[in-house]
Amino acid sequence: MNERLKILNFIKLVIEYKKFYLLLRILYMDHKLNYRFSSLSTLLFGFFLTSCIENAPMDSLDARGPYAQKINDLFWPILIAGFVICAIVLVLLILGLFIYDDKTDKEPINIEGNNILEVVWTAIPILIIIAIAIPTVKVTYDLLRVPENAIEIEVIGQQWWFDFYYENENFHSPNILVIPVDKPVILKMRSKDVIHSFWVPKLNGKRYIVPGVITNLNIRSDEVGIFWSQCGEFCGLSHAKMRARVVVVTESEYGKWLESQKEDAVVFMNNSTKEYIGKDIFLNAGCAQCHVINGLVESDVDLIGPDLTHFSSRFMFAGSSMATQEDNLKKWLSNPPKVKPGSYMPNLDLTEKDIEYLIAFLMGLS
Ligand code: HEC
Ligand SMILES: [Cu+2]
Repeated sequence: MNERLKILNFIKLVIEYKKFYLLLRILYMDHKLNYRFSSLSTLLFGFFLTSCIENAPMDSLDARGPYAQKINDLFWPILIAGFVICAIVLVLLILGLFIYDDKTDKEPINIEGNNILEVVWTAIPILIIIAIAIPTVKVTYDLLRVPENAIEIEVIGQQWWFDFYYENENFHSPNILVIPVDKPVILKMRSKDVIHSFWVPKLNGKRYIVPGVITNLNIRSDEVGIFWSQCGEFCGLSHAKMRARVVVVTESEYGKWLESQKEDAVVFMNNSTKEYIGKDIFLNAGCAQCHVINGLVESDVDLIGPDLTHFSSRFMFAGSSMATQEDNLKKWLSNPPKVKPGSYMPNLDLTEKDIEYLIAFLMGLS
């Protein structure tokens, strides 16, 4: 089909069909299928797609902690009640259409000004809304109440990665939030630039991170494991690559992890190793303007890039968009904005050799 014909066809379609069929026709235009078939196949395709969501890491209906569970316990009854009400209304509507169509010639009874009916159909929706509002308000407050002895961790949202700051121990863990199992955790969230939203679907609903304000979010997990998180508010070019992982570990592992993260970085002293050369490049290529490595390069001000002190101890980097592996690091260091559009880490025009040494150095920062 040539372009002109396509455009003519399109205009014809706009005039002929309602929005829904139009969309389907455009989708299937080149296949000369009739729209009944296309709507059916679209429906079937939709059903097939829904089968893909098993074990989805972002499935908010698969609660793994008390907060997410509370939301689900509210969601399902309301959804089911909604379906029931919708079904009743539809059945009445369809019955009405068939009983009083022009073939049967039946006249409906005139109910205009019937006080009882009008009171009833005003009262029922009000009662339904009150029935939904009471548990909703209760759950909203439950989700916000800060439990006693909650572990406090700061979440700093910025374009386009999350930083987690463990205030008591005074260290940063970019991209990876580690928490102990079965313990309440309260996240104190702030933004360095625009509005973001922190969301771990299996542990709680999402909450805004707003510049100039500190918002709280409770999370708690019933089981050890790794949970996915994603910025829930469009925040610019690499919003989709602004992710995080929540790693839930046993209490003893958590204690060990805190200890290991508090330590300074390994500072390679043997000047014949690749790591040592990499360290030299790091110190001379301007990396330290934006990155802190405790024990090597520190800063009094809050730098723009992630803390790299224990870089290779974290299994994801660059907003948890990539696994911490040499090939990914090579892509990253060659041209960060190519990997993450808009990234505030510029292309530093490093040579292949520089990158090789830098990778050795970075992978040594365990
Ligand atoms: C102008 C500031 C700036 C400079 C200079 C800079 N970086 Fe970055 N770097 C960043 C920012 C910002 C990020 C986070 C990007 C993101 O995830 O969107 C980052 C991320 C990284 C990461 C991934 C860290 C993680 O945990 O996600 C590594 C590794 C890294 N930089 C290494 C380097 C090296 C090596 C150099 C020097 C050759 C360097 N950076 C120079 C700003 C900078
Ligand atoms: Cu964001």
